[in-house]
Amino acid sequence: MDLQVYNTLILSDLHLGAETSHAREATRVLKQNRFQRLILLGDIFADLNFARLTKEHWKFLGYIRKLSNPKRKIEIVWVEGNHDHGLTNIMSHLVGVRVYQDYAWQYHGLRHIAIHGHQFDGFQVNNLRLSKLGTSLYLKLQKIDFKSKPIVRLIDRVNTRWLRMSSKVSAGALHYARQHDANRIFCGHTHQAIHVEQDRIHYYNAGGWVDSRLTYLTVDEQGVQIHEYHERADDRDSGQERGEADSSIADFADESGLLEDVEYESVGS
Ligand SMILES: [Mn+2]
Repeated sequence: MDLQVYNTLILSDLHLGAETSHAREATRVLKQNRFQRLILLGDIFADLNFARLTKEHWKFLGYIRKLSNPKRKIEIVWVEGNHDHGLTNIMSHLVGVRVYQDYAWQYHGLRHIAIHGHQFDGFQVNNLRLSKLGTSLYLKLQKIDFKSKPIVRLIDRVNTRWLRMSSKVSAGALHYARQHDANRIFCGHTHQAIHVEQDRIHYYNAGGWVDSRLTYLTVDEQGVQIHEYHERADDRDSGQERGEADSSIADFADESGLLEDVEYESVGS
């Protein structure tokens, strides 16, 4: 068993509520790693419609709530993205975590900043209404052809390229880091995990959990690493699949420990 404890684990762009969200895999990453700080770096939700959240999506939220138990001594940070803007206030109460526009911390003598990244994507900011229209159209199309998903796949590809503007976000982020005396800056938003160094300032993007490549970042004494999630043999826990009758809310309560009497899982094991 890997006993390494990361200073920070960062994931972004889970897009809960979208059919393409890999919430189950993201929950596994949280369960398989140990960390002192977790940063949910924006766009954890796809939109404001809670009815679209599936059982696996609620389980992810339930596990976040469980991790936020003070006994675990894990700092959980939710940085708002453009998709989960306006939602985070409710979620901070439901899931029990603090919400930030951007978050800074000091580690190993280096200043770190985490910010979603849409702030550096001029198009998103100036065309918020158009972007929202795009999101609802996308969600409707997902419903129509959920068997083979050719349309959704195509849109994903176009969308990713369209939203990517990877160079724009990285340039904006590096500039922001320089302005705020940061050595390292972390973003999401583009759905493309990447590392760029410029004049000794490092920019990292956490990627996302809606495309084929599922990625997250870790910070420890060795530095910053981009990880790609791959399913392990012991991840296929089909024996634990529950009956259809189980409600999503019950899963949330279960994962978050609300159904447990007094005891929480021992933190150290
Ligand atoms: Mn975004």
